[in-house]
Amino acid sequence: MTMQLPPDISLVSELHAIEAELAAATNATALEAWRVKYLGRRGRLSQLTQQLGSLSLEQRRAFGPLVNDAKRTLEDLFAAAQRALQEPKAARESAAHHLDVTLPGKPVTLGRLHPITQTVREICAAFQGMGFDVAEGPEVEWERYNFDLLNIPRDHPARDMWDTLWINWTDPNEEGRRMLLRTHTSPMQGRIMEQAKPPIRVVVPGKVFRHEATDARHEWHFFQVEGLAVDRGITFADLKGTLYEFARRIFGADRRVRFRCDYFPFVEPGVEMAIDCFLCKGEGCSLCGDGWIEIMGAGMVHPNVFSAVGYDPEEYTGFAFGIGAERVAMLKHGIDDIRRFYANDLRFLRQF
Ligand code: FA5
Repeated sequence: MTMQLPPDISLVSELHAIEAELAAATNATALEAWRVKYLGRRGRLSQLTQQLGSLSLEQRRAFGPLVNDAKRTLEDLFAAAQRALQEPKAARESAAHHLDVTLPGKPVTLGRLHPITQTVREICAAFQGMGFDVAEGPEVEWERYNFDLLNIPRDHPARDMWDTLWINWTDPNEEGRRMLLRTHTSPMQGRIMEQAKPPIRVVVPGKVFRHEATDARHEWHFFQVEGLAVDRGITFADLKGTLYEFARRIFGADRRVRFRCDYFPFVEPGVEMAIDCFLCKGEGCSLCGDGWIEIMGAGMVHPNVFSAVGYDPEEYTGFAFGIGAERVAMLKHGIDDIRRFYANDLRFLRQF
């Protein structure tokens, strides 16, 4: 008897190819398409099962078990593929919700104060210990406080001492009232004396700006700490004694201090104070020039400044000083170039 194969029985012999097709279905949509094609209601297996009905009894006995085997195989393969697709997702989800409290935490990187902030605070603390208060003032300043009240009228050649960054704005209510980025902290002298009566002992930390070229000792923006003491009977000896004590507190007793005459229109007499260079120990080198690094200008408050703020220069005397904070930090820590402070190199900044 010749047995006629139902046309679609080839499915049984194609099982390897069908399995490979299933392996290539790597997402849910492809897997579902494979299921519809082979196991769906109108899929190839269902068509084959229907065709078995039209076969003779003998043929059904021969092919029935084959078709049943094929069906089981395809269903098992499909179930395995479905599990494989869901497992990574389940694993990912479980990992996401899993908290291992024994793992070490992420290290917290602590910030720190910039070395110049530290230095400014140390300078202020040294003077606070000698009875000075601390005050602060604006960085954008009127020309009147930066120059006029400090005995530096318009067109005075002394204005050239401070290369000024002007603000492009004038007060419409008062003609010619100009603004600038303060070139020093000295404008706070006028602001404080306008507001308060002697006795005054105050230091003023703050940022200042100058339109000048930078080098190892000069920045175009830097910090100063201004000092002002006004009372009856204050003398130059008080100025020297206060500044010697400041140097001793900041640099220690064995550093050398030098005072030399200097000119500032708002003091008379005027001096500059320098500390012996840490690099050459006062011998002279490319950083300091002559063995000394100037850290401040100072002097006795000029009578014209007192008159400008309404103080009687016959009654009151006083001294003032302006310290360069970066210069102090350079001397304290042995830094050979001021520009390092503002280069934002964390390897440098983390040392302080
Ligand atoms: C002044 O600015 C005066 N206002 C100081 C003063 C105040 C004198 C009160 C008398 C009475 P001078 O320009 O010299 O002066 O600056 C004072 C200090 O700031 C200097 O000694 C120096 O330590 C620092 N300094 C000046 N220019 C720079 C700069 N370009 N970069 C960094 N530090 C500077």
